[in-house]
Amino acid sequence: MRLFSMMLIFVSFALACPGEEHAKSDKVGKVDAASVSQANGNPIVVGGISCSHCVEEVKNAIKSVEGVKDVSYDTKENVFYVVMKDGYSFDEVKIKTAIEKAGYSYKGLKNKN
Ligand SMILES: [Cu+2]
Repeated sequence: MRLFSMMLIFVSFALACPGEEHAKSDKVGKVDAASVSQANGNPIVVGGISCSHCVEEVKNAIKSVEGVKDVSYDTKENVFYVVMKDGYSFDEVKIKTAIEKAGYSYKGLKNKN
């Protein structure tokens, strides 16, 4: 009987493990990230931009990538914001390749802090 109650305690611990809570918070995190990138776009830094002509070339290169809905450029921050169409996720490798093909260098995602 003692063994049985100990097993019950063990099982209830197993059921209350943080796994479920983790899964929940993970879901919330994903939703948040998606809504943020939907609203603002993925901020990327590109090297070799020296004039508005460069900006247009990089914009067109990024727009040629499948799933890209819109690209905007922040002159002050020197950052491109890539907005994806619904159902598409931001593909860093494809974006990088397109930028490099256009003759510019991809410096990576900018951390929003
Ligand atoms: Cu230029």
